Amino acid sequence: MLTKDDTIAAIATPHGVGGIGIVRVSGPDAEKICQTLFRPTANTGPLRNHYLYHGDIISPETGDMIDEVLLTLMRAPHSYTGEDTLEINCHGGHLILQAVLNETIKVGARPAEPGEFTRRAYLNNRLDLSQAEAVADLITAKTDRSRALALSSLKGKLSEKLQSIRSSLIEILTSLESSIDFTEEDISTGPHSNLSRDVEDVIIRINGILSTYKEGKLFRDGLNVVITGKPNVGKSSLLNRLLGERRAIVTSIPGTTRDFIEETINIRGIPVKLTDTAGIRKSAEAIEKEGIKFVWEKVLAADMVVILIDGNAPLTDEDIEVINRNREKRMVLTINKSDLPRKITDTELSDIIPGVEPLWISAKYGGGISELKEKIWSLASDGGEYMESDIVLTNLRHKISLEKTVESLVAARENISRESSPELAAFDLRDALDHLGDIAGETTTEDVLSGIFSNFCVGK
Ligand SMILES: Nc1nc2c(ncn2[C@@H]2O[C@H](COP(=O)(O)OP(=O)(O)OP(=O)(O)O)[C@@H](O)[C@H]2O)c(=O)[nH]1
Ligand SMILES: [Mg+2]
Repeated sequence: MLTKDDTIAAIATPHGVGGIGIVRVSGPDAEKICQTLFRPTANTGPLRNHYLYHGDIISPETGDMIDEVLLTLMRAPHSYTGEDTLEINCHGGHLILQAVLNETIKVGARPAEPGEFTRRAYLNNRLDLSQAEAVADLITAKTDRSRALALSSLKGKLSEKLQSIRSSLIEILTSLESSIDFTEEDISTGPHSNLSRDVEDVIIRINGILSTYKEGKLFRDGLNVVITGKPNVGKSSLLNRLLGERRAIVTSIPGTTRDFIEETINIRGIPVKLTDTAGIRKSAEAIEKEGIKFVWEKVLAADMVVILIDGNAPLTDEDIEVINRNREKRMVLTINKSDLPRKITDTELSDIIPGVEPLWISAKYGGGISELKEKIWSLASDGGEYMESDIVLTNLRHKISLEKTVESLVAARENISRESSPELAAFDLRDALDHLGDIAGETTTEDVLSGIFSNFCVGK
């Protein structure tokens, strides 16, 4: 197990070349490491907290200058980790950063594990666990909307709401516990007769948060959309059009695409991963056949399929096979090449697939593309009916903990209304509090913590 008695160091900026790069040091020896390595340009005496100093990093071993830097010392507890922290702004080359990092390690720091700075922030109560998780979500956010949601969690919006639920539960538990010494008559006539309703109120509040998960997951993890259809209908053209660049090869020869091609676009804040696939046909040769196997795998894993049909040619068995194999999927039935004379009618399509309204587009010239995006968005968001609430649950771990909280509360409510012994309901309520506490990391086990922080990058 990692302790926080030692001092950790890491390069906090991405690998590669940049204007600056930052080496971060945190722990009890940070100030001593600073005194050993840093020579300020102006001889200023002891460094002030949170001031930026210009100077050089000098190797104490050889006396060589390693880099000219700007350095900040942030003394505990006013730093990200809550410990003494050094941030050394170096010139942004990997060798320079590595050399500065090596010096910090030679004089007593040890290389940080992934996420260890944030883990320390959590251990020092600078962040609760859900906020620490929001840090990772913020860094990896794929669209502005997911970034905003992560930031709101990081700023403690979710934690505040959970904290208020927790207070309500503690109040209920206290009333219940105070009733344990009373007789049953006292309970049914006294102030505790409302307890069942109070528990119900909390259940409703939690269910309100739970109902945002679908939206949260959509914005955080995005949507997986597969474009499928027989050869030559314009799947690759559509991918290129949606992407706004020539990513996939387009030719008039059927069977052009063999491998699948994946790219992500942003549709109203939802990161949508598009997959262009090989055209489905029976007479495919060996390489193409392999590609077609992928299609069915991709379709199986897709959240939604865009079925593409050539509107300038009569429907074929291949089109119908593609439709048939996707009947259970959320689908957008799309007819391409609307710029050419139509050889398919809408009624013909509605005979094959009743109730699904086909959308005519031209992948080549851009007709109907914004309607297609709108349709994908509307299907993904159940008609766009999501509330614009500021708290949106994005994390599966949080969702599971809240569901367990509700389970325990339902049991508590039943025990209260059955007027069984109050100890039973108190037991359920304590269970509920434990599950709720899991989200903020109050009752979280070491395994879960390690799992969470190991997904972070080193230096964060
Ligand atoms: N007129 C017209 N031609 C199009 C349109 N979309 C695609 N095409 C043409 O149709 C042909 C096939 O396009 P692709 O995008 O390669 O079709 P595909 O479905 O990816 O084909 P495979 O990879 O072979 O399965 C090309 O000649 C495109 O220029 C369109 O909207 N209108
Ligand atoms: Mg193609």
